[in-house]
Amino acid sequence: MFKRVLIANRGEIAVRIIRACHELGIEAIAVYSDVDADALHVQLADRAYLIGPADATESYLNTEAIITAAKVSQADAIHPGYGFLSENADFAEKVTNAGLVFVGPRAETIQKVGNKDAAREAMKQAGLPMALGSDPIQDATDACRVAKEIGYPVILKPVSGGGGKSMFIANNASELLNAVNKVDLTTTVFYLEKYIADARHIEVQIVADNYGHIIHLGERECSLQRRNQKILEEAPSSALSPEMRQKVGALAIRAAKSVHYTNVGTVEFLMDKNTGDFYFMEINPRIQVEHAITEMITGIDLVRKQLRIASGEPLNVKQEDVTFTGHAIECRINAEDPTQNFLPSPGQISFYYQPGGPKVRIDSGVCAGSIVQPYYDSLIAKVIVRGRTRGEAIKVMQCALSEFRIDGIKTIIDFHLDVLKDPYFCSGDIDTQFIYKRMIS
Ligand code: MV4
Repeated sequence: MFKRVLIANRGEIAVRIIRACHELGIEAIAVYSDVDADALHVQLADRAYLIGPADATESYLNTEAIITAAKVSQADAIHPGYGFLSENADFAEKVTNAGLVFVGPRAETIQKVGNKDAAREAMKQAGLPMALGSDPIQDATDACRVAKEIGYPVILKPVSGGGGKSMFIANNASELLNAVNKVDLTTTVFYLEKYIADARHIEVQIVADNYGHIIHLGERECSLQRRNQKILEEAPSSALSPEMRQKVGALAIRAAKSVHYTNVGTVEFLMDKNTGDFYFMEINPRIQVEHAITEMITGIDLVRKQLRIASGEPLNVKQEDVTFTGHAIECRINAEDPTQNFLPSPGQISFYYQPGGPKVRIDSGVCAGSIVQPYYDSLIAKVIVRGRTRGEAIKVMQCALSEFRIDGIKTIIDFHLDVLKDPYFCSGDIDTQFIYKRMIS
């Protein structure tokens, strides 16, 4: 096992990784920007290095400064967390070339799954079901011609870079022209897919060691998204029978094997609500924000697994040993104002009290006095709860969110409480359009 690991991230995920390091007896090295000198992750680490100014391109994305910090601190490995450099194949390669271990898949794998064109081609070869798609589109005329072939509705997607990036749904040629005019085809390559309406976003957690052993830890239901950002996730999905779980799990393993996947990752699918058919979407080669709900129902610590696998340990869990207990829900607590169209709400947290109890887990990157910076992601904490049933988990989440008190900034806690009261949500009738259809009118 590693002696020392550098965490190339900030906020709640840096805190989460520091915890896993300490539990495994590993020293945790933090990096920080000018404005993060007093941040929680810096205080909890064993040592910390200043890597640049507030602007992430000069600090948390500064590969040279981060690798230098890792060398100076004599770290054995770098954990990239999520976001920032986590899906940057060049960074993974630079880390490896510097004689350090990158805690994640191999650079070639990151490269391959990061390009949706290449990934779709690989998955087609592997026999995964997929929505009809196009080659990269050249211009508006080309887009309309291709859309006609595929048939409306279509969704315009960037070839590289996944979650959170701009995607546009078009029901006809005029909507498509509108979408094409909103993007810059000269700087970003886009392609079209048949849009699967009435769908659920189902993703499967994968764990693979460096020796070809690979298992899945079941699915997460991530249909509740706003502007391509997930806000509430649950595991398991209330829409899957044991047979469907087995089927999508096997598809995910097949997808991961075909790109020689190692470490932890997620295979995203859309599930057609009407037919129950699964469509491969993408592979996310990183630990995800919502990993904790899988930990809650399987009892497997995914960040520890990442470190153990990266250090060369073989997987010690067999597929048949994986069991699923109860139901878990995560609510992301973003420093945003739902009454101002979810405008980020930076500032100092003047008062902070977080919920607790045997069914509640809080992964937070802040405490009383913390300054929520305008420069970075607005996710400041995650509330993760468990219940024996989905209904119980909803109840526990309502209680936990009602206890959570954060003063000085706006958060989306009350928005979550509204979702949790919604009869459609409570009945499990959710899909990718839920927030848009039911919560924002
Ligand atoms: C889709 C789709 C429907 N049809 N692709 C969004 C995140 C990204 N990884 C995949 N996403 C989607 N891709 C096809 N061909 C629906 C989504 C989607 C979604 C779209 C609009 C609004 C909310 C959404 C929530 C989850 C998934």
